[in-house]
Parts: sequence; C-alpha cells; structure tokens
Amino acid sequence: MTVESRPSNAAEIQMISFEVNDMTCGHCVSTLTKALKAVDGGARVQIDLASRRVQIAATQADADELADAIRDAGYTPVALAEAPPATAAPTTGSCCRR
Ligand SMILES: [Cu+2]
Repeated sequence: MTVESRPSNAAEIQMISFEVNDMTCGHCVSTLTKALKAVDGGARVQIDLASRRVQIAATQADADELADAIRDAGYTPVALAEAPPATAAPTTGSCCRR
C-alpha cells in the first residue's frame, strides 16, 4: 500500500511498523522509544518485545526518518510492509550481554 498524497493542513496520523530483531530487553525498548519520540514528539510508540515489533503512530516523521532514528540508536529496523514474514532468526547481538 502506498500513499503519495499528503494533506498539508492536518496532522495526519500514519501507522508505521518495524521489526527490530536486535532489540532484546526493556532497556532496548526505552532507548528506542526515546529515539523515536525525539524525531516525532507527538508520536505514539508501541513496542512489543516478544514479537520484536515496533509500531509508531507518527504525526510528523515519515518511515525513513523513524528508521534512521532506530539505526542511530544502534538497532536494525526492518520495515514490515516490505519485509517477508518473520523468518529471520534473532541475532546474538545484545546491548545487555555480559
Ligand atoms: Cu537491551
């Protein structure tokens, strides 16, 4: 599904989803939430750690900006609209590994 038109007058909420397989714990969740809110202060961010699913109800940022924010925070976003359904094995990388 592609939406090209963008009304310039209204704050349009766009649901954007990513799978972030290198997100491993609650610390990752809060890091990502902060990073996403930094680029879109009005966004609602929902993260499900079990399925490694990140859903953003974006008001200003587009998918590219949000993906960049996730990358800047040190994670690898997979845009769900374009990604094949979960076949990727979780990576071994973790921010909380000792
Ligand atoms: Cu973590």
